Amino acid sequence: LAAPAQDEIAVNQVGYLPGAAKVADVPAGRATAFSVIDAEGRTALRGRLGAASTWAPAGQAVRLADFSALKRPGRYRLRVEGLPDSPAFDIGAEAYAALNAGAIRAYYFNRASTPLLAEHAGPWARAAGHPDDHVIVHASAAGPGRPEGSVISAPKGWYDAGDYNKYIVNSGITVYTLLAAWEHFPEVLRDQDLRIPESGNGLPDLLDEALWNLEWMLAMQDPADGGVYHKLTNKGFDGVVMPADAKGERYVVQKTTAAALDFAAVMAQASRVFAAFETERPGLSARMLTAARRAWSWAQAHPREIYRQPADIHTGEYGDPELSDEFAWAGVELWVSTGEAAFRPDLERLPIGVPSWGDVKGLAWVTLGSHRQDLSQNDSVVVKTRIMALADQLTATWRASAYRVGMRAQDYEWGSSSVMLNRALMLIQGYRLAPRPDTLAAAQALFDHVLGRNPMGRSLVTGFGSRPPRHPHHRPSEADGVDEPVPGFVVGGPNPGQQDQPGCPVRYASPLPARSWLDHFCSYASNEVAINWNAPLVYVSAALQALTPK
Ligand code: G3I
Ligand code: 9MR
Ligand code: CA
Repeated sequence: LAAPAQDEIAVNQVGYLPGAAKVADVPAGRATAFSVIDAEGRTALRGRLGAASTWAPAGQAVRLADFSALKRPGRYRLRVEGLPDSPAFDIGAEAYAALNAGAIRAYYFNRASTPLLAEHAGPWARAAGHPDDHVIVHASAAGPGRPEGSVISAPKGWYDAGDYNKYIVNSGITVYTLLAAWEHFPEVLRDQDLRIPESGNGLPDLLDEALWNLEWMLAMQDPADGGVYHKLTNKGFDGVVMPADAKGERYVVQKTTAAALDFAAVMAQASRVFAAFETERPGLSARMLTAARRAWSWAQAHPREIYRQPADIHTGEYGDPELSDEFAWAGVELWVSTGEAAFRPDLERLPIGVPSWGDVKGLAWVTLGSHRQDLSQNDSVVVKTRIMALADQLTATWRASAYRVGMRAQDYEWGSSSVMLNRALMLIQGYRLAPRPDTLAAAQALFDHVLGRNPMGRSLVTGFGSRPPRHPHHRPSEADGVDEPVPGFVVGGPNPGQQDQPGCPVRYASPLPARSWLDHFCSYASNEVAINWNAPLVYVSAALQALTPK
């Protein structure tokens, strides 16, 4: 397929930590050398470009410029004869601190049931939307204590994405990933000031933000039987209006096995995290563990309640017929939090993979990898072997790629930015067990790909990098009358499925997998935001900040 030649040098537009692997992609031409120019126009480094090679997912011939040797903090551009200079980027010891804080603040901007005040939200201040204190039990969710049409209260939580609904399955992996960042890298997150309403209350801000959603999740459990509603939703998607102007009736829909297990996993994990904050939140940890056990028991009694979208409901499905991974993940979290062997899944037969909302087995290995000291010798070996096998495979894909980024054509799907970031997250698990430079470089490359080292030359995070997305499929950003979109959100990213194309007034620039991206509000298949996509951005930015050698 014909592709427009990339005419720009692509770099991570947010920048690099001094000790990081630093690579730029240069459109292949006759030039064989590059230089890095500092803010005063002086040459800080010269180097040779790699051999020209074609990268199939973007149909493009590139040469790599490796400038890892440059470690001195400053602002730079890459220069190659015959091409425009690259976008400017920083090298600095806190290169990802603002991005990490911004990515967490994005959750604050998506809070339901509360006004965003100017002192916290700046120009994106807005009135409260979706109180969710009058939520109707849908026919699909009716049960003994709660017949069809009865009313419950389930306020707070985050809007899932560019829409205003709240889905338990997607909340599961999201909160897990945020709390894992806390569990693994508290030194980066402990003293962060996110300028949210709870800042300064004695809890780390990341945990305050996570609690906003956890409190909603707790309200999604039916107290009668421990089952968990799949989602809290309108019947159809809201129009392009601000939250306060979206007034459709809200429903809780069908209790599902996936919702119960994702809920159980996260509550078990959260009970570990909040055990350290008994003074600030008395009783919370115990309450979460009880909720987790009850949801687990419900799932044992209802092992195949797959989500079936009712005829009168038209919002997101998060339907997933494969539940072995959800059982394994919830089992691992409960096992690690309680020490009770009855929860332990059969690790020898549990595969590993890159996590996504519908495939959570990788999360079980993430937790096991950071609790190896509590495992038997045999289990500990299994955990290390499994994680290293995946990390080595992801590293091999990176090494083999002409673009030096570990993404194959088939990895570009709806939410590809989260595929990049979750691949990086799994590489980081490998690095935590065996700190090999290539493993970290492969993670860095995927992170760079999200932040501008891509064939579009665009950062995929609103408000970060010199050329960020301007028109995300995010109702508040579209409806608020503020030019700049709400900052800190990673957009879905290139997706050759282009499922939104029939409704779009403009066409994607290219059908090629790594270029199938459209910075237009219409493009929910490539340019929406979502809570599960932002969570690995939070994790990976914290991880690189913590783990990159000085
Ligand atoms: O995984 C398969 C892959 O194996 C296959 O090759 C490829 C070919 O099309 O499809 C892949 O599945 C895609 C899947 O996303 C990947 O995660 C499906 O086609 C695609 O339809 C599916 O899209 C989901 C989308 O909802 C539509 O259901 C996204 O995962 C999911 O993130 C997205 O979630 C929506 C919520 O429903 C509503 N709120 C917004 C949110 C974000 O867009
Ligand atoms: O806005 C919706 C987005 O959150 C979903 O991911 C997407 C796919 O389910 O659907 C979007 O809503 C669109 C609807 O499906 C079709 N009509 C146009 C809506 C976008 O404004
Ligand atoms: Ca699954």
